[in-house]
Amino acid sequence: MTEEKKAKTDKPKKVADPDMVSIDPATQEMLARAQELGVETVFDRAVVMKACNIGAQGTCCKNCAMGPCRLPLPKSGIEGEDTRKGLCGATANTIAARNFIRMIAGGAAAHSDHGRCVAEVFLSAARKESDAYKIKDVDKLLKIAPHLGVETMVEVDGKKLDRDLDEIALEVAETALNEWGKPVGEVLYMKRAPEALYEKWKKNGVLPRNIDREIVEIMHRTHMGVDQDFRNLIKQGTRAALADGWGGSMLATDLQDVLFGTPYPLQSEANLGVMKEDHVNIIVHGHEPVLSEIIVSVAQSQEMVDYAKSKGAKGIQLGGICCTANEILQRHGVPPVGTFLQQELAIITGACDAMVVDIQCIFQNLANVAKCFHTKLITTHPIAKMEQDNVIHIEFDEHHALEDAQRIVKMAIDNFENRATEVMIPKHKGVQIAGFGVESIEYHLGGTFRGSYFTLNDNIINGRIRGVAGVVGCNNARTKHNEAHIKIVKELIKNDVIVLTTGCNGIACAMEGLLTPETAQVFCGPGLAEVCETVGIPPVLHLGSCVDNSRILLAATEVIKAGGLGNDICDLPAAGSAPEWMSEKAISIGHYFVSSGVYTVFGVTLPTSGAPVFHDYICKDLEKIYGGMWDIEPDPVKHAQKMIAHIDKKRKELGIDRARERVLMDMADRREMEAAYQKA
Ligand code: BF8
Repeated sequence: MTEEKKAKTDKPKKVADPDMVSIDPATQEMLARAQELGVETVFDRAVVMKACNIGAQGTCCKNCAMGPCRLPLPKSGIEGEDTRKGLCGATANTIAARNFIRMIAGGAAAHSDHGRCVAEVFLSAARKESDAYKIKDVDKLLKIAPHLGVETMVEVDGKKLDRDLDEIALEVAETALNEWGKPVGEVLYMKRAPEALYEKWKKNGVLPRNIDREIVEIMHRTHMGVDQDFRNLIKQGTRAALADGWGGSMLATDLQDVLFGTPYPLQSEANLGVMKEDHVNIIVHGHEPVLSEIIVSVAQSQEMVDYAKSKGAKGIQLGGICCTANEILQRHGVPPVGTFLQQELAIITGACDAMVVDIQCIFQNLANVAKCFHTKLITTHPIAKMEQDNVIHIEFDEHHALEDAQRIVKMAIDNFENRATEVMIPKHKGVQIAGFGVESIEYHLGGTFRGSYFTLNDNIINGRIRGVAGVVGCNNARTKHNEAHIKIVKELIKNDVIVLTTGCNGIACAMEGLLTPETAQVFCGPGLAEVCETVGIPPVLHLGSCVDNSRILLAATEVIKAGGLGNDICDLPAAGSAPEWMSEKAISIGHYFVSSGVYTVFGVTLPTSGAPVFHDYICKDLEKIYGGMWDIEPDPVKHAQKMIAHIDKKRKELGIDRARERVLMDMADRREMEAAYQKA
């Protein structure tokens, strides 16, 4: 080896600075621990590998073998005619639009396939083919049935009688499954939207026909040499995204609620500190709750707890990562161990006896990390396996769900005695109240006797609540872990904007302690603080996983129904945000919010910056069609302020801007708040 080469090889490997890559002390501690043990994580890889600039701009086309054709935007921008072209002549706009809607297809496919899987399990439960699954929430079943055209009453001898529940469940299951591939008609749930919005979609020809078809059509249109008009391409993106939000995702949420129970507020904790050194730690990670639901009940059974004790553990501690975490948090209070970026760190504690993964957001590097520890890494889904040989595959099947779950839990317990490396679990964890949904918001902010969102609307109209924000989505290793999530949410609630959260934003807020009613007095403006105190809710309401963004769509619809705030979602003083997005699912979610009338701001970057005409089309022109539009703002405070400015614009259009002037904070109020803020 030459001296020069040797010097290069001897150079210490570049690693991430823990304090620079996360605001969370548990993550910082564990990252330092990983580096001490020589275990590489996503944070280190992000330091070594730069993102491709042309891909990030959305202008790399690899849809045929004449390319990849790369069309970077010159640093100085383009004056005059944009003459950039791929070999076939595709413009930067066509390429960026094709790439963008392929991301929608990927995201919609992921959510919708999740929904389909739940629908299949639901059908199996309705047919009574499995002991593990039963209809848990009959009220919800009866509530969704009419939206699927399923009768809940029957006429016998001229009298209306309640229809047999088993019959209803079966018809709901069959009708729901049909939504993925029916040959004619449109996705039935589209009619759940406010009428004005439904009519707008109809007029613009974007009502999805069935869930799968719109995704397939994106793949066809973006094949080499098909659709070459960015406006027509994004129109198909709209159809597929709507089929996700108001179709696949909404069905996933509803059917999960019927099968596993509709969430209601409950207390839990969050962050790596929920793991226990003297317990068997089982972490479930991914998105589909069909297996994790059974794992929860098996792990809590006396038989398994006794078995764990027989192996020297004090009990079994379950924890979650990503949206599987959110699903079992919402319904059972099982604490999330962390967000997307903390998955490797959970294993590096040395106390994770089994990590059970299903689908989506799972790092392949988990297998490499698990190799350094005793952790059993178990894949469970036929469509999501790993190539590394230390990974165990236990394929889940609803017909033997109980046996699968028992095998997994037992495997984790048996592995407890194999812990070798010194265990290091950071102490940090936050307390949280989670488990909100359309129904519980109605209960807390509407009052049972009204059965509507009256109180919420009233408080928006009188200005105590300035507006509503949906802040959702991932972590991204290209930006400081959780920093934007927390800064944006704090800026919003400080300005009396109530926040609805899902996904990794929900977990980040929980870790930071923002999901408790007590938070209101410390971080909120006076109007929102007063409402939270009166009704006993946190200023940030955790609505669940990413498919549960459908709950936000339905909550917005309920607000419209309650009256006084316009007749379409785009009339509402509301905005959406994904501060640290990274997945294709986020693009699909963003686009169904935009197409449902919501001003939606993304952090980090948008893969459209290399095609300014297309970028402007989705960030400006779409507002004229759907009332909602995209925006990008990486700076967290500016990001939140843009959302607040939009909320204020909508208040003005509704004529309720004057009401708010009465509760505007003066400087003394602000100083008092800042002092409390510093103290906390
Ligand atoms: O579906 S927020 S990192 S976990 S993609 Fe993944 Fe993003 Fe987290 Fe849930 Ni959603």
